Amino acid sequence: MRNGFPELSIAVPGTTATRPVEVWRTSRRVESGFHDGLAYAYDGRYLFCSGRIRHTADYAAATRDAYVRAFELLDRLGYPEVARVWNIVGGITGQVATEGPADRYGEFCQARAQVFRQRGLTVKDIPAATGIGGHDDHTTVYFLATRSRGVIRIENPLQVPAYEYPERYGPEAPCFARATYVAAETGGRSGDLFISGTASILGHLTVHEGDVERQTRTTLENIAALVSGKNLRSHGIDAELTLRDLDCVKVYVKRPHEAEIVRQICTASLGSKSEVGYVIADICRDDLLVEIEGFAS
Ligand code: 3EB
Repeated sequence: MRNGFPELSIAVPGTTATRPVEVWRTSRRVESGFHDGLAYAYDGRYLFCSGRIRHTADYAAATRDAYVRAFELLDRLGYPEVARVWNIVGGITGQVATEGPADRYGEFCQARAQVFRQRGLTVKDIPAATGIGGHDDHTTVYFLATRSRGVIRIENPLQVPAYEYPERYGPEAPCFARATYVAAETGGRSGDLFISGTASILGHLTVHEGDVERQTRTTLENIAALVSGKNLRSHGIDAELTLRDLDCVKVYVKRPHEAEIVRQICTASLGSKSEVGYVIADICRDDLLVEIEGFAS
């Protein structure tokens, strides 16, 4: 907590000497605090909340516990809808010795799915998310929940819903929507669109293995299809966006020496006024070299 605002540092380095900083701002009055190991701040529309999960022997239990505590906090403060989650999982593709899932990400997915099921969340209620590797030995989770009852989950016509991935990617499919839309409180104004971490996946298959340029283009095409008027209208949202409308874009690049080519491709597609941050991180599948998330309002 710094000056009454939750602050966390994450082991996801930038691609330049400057340390990247992500800041969620609001023009409303903010209240903040700690509860049960979680730091939070809320503004009447959104609740920000963050917590850390240690990689103890029973990682799955620790993950379930953190998610359960978070949901308790949302209920207590009255922000029941989780719109957007970031999961930074240290050593995400590392093998784990326990029986069950083979890697850390598989364990994480299983624990998350169990808590979501327990809470009665169906595929119509799951948040947009990012799942990415961190360079340290814990998992950091932070998210935005809302009081708005107008949250719409959006899927991508080019991709199998993540929650329907076949079992070969892990015993429990990842529980997240490709995007969420939070309607504005006053009609007429546009709402907020949170775009999940998106990768070079078509259907459920990784495409362009080993080729970062083509993976970056496919990822951008996936996002373009997701935010297209055709797709948004099919989800009941009267909006039409292109890559140039995105802001708060975060680009996760696996191999540092490929950051520059990824940056060139993204710069050509994104709006010239959009804020774009580049960081180095492992992606949950070994064959993915890039993942991109964004926001629009
Ligand atoms: C994918 O599309 C890439 O497990 O929370 C992206 C966003 C990915 C979120 C998560 C994983 C997650 O499957 C990986």
